[in-house]
Amino acid sequence: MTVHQNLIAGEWTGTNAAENINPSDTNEVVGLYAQASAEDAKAAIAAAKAAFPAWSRSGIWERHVILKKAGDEIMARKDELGALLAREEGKTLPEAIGETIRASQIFEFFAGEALRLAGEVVPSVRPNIGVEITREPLGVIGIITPWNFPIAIPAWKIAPALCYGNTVVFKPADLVPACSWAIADILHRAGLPKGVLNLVMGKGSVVGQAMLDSPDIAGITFTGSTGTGRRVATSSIEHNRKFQLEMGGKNPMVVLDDADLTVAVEAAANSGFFSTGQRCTASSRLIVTEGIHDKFVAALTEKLKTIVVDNAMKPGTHIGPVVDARQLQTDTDYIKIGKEEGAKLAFGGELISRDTPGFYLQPTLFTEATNQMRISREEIFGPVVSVIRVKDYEEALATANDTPFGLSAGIATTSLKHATHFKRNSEAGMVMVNLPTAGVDFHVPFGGRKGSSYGPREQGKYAAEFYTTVKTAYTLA
Ligand code: UN1
Repeated sequence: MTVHQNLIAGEWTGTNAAENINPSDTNEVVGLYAQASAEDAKAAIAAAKAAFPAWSRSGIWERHVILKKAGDEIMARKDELGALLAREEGKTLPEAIGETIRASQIFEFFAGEALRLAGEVVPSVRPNIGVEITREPLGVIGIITPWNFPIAIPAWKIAPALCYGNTVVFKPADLVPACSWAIADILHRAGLPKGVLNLVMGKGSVVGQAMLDSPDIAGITFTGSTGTGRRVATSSIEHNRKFQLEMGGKNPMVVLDDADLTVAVEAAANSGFFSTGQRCTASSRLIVTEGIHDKFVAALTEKLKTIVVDNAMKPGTHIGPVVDARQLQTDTDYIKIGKEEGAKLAFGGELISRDTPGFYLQPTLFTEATNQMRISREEIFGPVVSVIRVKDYEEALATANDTPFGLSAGIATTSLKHATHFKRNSEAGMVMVNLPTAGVDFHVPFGGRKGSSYGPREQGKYAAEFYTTVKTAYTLA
């Protein structure tokens, strides 16, 4: 097997490789991917630093053309890249193709944004003086991405970084290097100058740490666990470096007595269990009012019976495997904790075997959970959901907001009054009415509050807040 190498200063390099294993079939090696050393990471940072002056002054048409070419190629190869994604991460092929399309759309969006860079010209409060307000790129951006969206999250960090004139050192999650390698290859062939995007695959403890320790990285954008996010924050403060963190959630979905039952069940099943529940936007707390509780639990349980868990590549699979043995252990540990805490296991909870060896777990539903249980407070990141019974809307809202996180929140209701009140009073960055809490658009801001996120929003035109710094220039006329 050929080794997919790191891209440093425009050269493919590295022979020390690790296997990328398919979680739907652990006998299958998806590919071999180079493991960067701390020295490689330093070389990548130096290359990005050297490339910055020229790229930061590059023409907006050049940036547009490169980003557009990348978007076009990803779209043209959506089936092939989607299959690669499904094989390395384990989400189903249709979900993986959908994510690949999203990555293409993100590149297309920022190709357009490159042509719309603008500033403001305002009068000074002093006579005969003009003031210009412009946005300038930050410098070298460190990008650290998680394993659960192997192509969309790299796209939504790389595309704006390049669009606004930054250079990049990119470290994808070591579990899923294949889609990231494909993005680097596509951008390299699209004509990105040497050193503007550097790919350094490997361990967080080695590559990520070298990035955190570098005084030459002007900003780090990170999506992943709370623990690593804190380390990014602490090191960034030491270096006076800008940082942006997206660290997950314990997203509530409120279901009120007046909800359309079909809408509520579809939204809960989708955002709780699809993508194997491995989304920071997953609804893992279903907060249900008394009048509809039993009907809702019965209908959701019926729905779960019809969900097919199997190899991500197999037609008809609704949920693929858990990503690896470690995450599976976390999921089963939490299932045990839920039982010990006194929640009732209403569905699932068991490992399952399929034709191919993989990390298959039944979708798991707990009922009679309280909001104080660990299964309701801690992010599990698997297909494990708790139902919490509440008296009325007021208690539902208070319960929804009683969490250390604040990424996404949903409500299923036919009441305009409650929908409006919830949109206004939910302490989350994103609110969904009669929709799943997961599955967001690519052209509007993404991000949360409290323990979920730190720093400016990602995506859409709001991405400029992180990837640029503002300059105010005064001129005597
Ligand atoms: C989505 O729900 O469409 O890591 C996106 C995550 C998020 C992305 C969710 N940053 O799950």
